[in-house]
Amino acid sequence: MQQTLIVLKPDCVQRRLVGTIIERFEKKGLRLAGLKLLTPSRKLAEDHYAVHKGKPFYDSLLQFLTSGPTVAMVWEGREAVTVARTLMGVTDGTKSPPATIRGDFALSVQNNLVHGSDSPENAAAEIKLWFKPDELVAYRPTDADWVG
Ligand code: D4T
Repeated sequence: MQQTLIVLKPDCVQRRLVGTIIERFEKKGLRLAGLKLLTPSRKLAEDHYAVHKGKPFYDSLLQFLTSGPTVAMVWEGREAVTVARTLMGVTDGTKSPPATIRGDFALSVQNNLVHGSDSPENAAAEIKLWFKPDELVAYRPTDADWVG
């Protein structure tokens, strides 16, 4: 079963959209395997966004991600990485279609509410950055046969 890291960014928490956005992932049928509220350290933010080091928006992005509480989650299910990215929409809120999270709630590029891993390989690496193994919970939901 595929896993993905989802982080509700500081704008999501500050705008009180945590419940609304978790509901999107939950209703789709993905299974919650880990969840915690934390303000990311500078080191965590640097490791998480290492691929963007040197880009013009890098410093601002790190400042944003470390500016307040975030909700880090692991969701799992069939094709969880792609399913989550589809629910999120595209990076720029102005270009993200309606019925996506960013399309419905974001105008910004940087303050786009949610992070989702972009490949199963990156998901595995990112989950290790954000969670200890014993913070993840394995279980079989009672509706698993219905959801698929
Ligand atoms: P994340 O990684 O946060 O899920 O976002 P995306 O996968 O949609 O987008 P990304 O990796 O290209 O960018 C990471 C993060 O940087 C912000 N950003 C991006 C920004 O502030 N200015 C920019 O020009 C770009 C391209 C938004 C998301």
